[in-house]
Amino acid sequence: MAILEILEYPDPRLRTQAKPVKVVDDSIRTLIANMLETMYDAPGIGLAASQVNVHQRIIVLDVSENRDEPHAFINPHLELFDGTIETEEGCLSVPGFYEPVTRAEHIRLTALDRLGEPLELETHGVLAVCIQHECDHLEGKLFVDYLSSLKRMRIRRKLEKQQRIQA
Ligand code: GNR
Ligand code: NI
Repeated sequence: MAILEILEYPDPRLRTQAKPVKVVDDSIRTLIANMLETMYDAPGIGLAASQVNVHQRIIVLDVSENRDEPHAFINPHLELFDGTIETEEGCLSVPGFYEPVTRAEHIRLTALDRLGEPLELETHGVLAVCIQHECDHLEGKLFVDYLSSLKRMRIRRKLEKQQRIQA
């Protein structure tokens, strides 16, 4: 297993539209294992392949208290139901910033599992929010895109400054 490097905003590679996975094979299962290890290490409650510069439609999540309920979804498809929820969101690609975002409170997800078998999940609350956040990454979208341009600009400037210091 391996810990993968997480791209940080405003890296333009985070804007890449991810492509569907054609065959769920061992290379995909290895990538999922490495994404889960990277998510737990960070630590985060979700991770999209886009964040580790792999532009395929794969997300992993674990919103459990004990960090022992890993989920992996391949080629996820979302249906949003009526009703919204506002949550303070953060993102491993936007480290250190948390802002409220409004999303659907109730969703239905269809996807493939690690064996390439179709699955279906209807869920609410934190898991529903996290799944929407991860699916956005696959479209090249980040939670900062829901904020005012002033807030987004402030976050961008601070992260660019940090990244210059780190480089
Ligand atoms: O770790 C994460 N926490 C989080 C909190 C609120 C809403 C969404 C998230 S996802 C984030 C990890 C991440 O960046 N996934 O893409
Ligand atoms: Ni994120």
